[in-house]
Amino acid sequence: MIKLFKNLSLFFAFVLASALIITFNHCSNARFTQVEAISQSDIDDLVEGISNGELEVDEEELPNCTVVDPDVPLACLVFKDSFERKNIVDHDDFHWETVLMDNSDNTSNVDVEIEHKEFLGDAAKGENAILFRGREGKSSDHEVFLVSSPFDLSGYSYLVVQYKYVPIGLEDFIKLTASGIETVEGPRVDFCVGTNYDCGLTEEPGRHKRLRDPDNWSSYFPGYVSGQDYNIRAFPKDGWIMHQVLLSIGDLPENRRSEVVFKISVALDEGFYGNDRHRDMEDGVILDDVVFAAIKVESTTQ
Ligand SMILES: [Ca+2]
Ligand SMILES: [Ca+2]
Ligand SMILES: [Ca+2]
Ligand SMILES: [Ca+2]
Repeated sequence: MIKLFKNLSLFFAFVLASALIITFNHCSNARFTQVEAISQSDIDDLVEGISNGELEVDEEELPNCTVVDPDVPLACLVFKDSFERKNIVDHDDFHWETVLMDNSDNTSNVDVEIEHKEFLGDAAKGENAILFRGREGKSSDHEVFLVSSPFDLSGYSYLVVQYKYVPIGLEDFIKLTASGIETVEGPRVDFCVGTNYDCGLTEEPGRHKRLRDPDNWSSYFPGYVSGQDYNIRAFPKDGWIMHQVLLSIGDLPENRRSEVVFKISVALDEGFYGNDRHRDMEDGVILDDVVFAAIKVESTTQ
């Protein structure tokens, strides 16, 4: 457990502050057991600690959720992705179901690609990251969705989605061409809270509307970061920002707990100047080091 979070001193400060009683079973497979007592205020503090970015989930130290004993209370890794390959959706890989434009097109010209650090600037991890881009000009203000596969996480208490991103010249709000919806330019995490049909996870006509329906997707934006005006190939190593979402499984409707689907959505109105990938960018998001983890907490207080 100690190694599951990178910022150890902050972690202990947080644990003491929240009076959370945790016992560790520090065996070689990095399982741990917890919790003797947890109250709603402890949970609130936990949520706050993660939302403040004080606890970074260290995916290298987490056991995989598919190989640990489900009866042992634990934190485990559902998947991690550092995009060290050519295609985002690799069909030998079960993590991502698809990549879609907000018109629901996934066949060509999808505006996100894996790029090498020589093109992007330093990746958060490894040699590659993904670059989301918009397109120059009117009538092309859109979103791109990286949609996860479904995961059965009904036995867990909390889910954590964590990623790192570099904002490139993002503005406060943009108006999406297809839907007319006003949204914050940049990345966010959306969890499906409807049926597969309602969330646009199936391919019936009108899918693009359901993919963007706020009644069927719960959205979690990173805190707004103003004044950051990095550009592609020209950002500092500490320009990478961590965004974490910690979600109580109880916040998902029952039908979704055994079929958890989230998407990383990025809204952008512009992209490369002149739509020329060798020039600078008006707007973009570089993203890397995705971690999807689950936490199981046993409560003795009712
Ligand atoms: Ca990477
Ligand atoms: Ca545009
Ligand atoms: Ca801009
Ligand atoms: Ca913009």
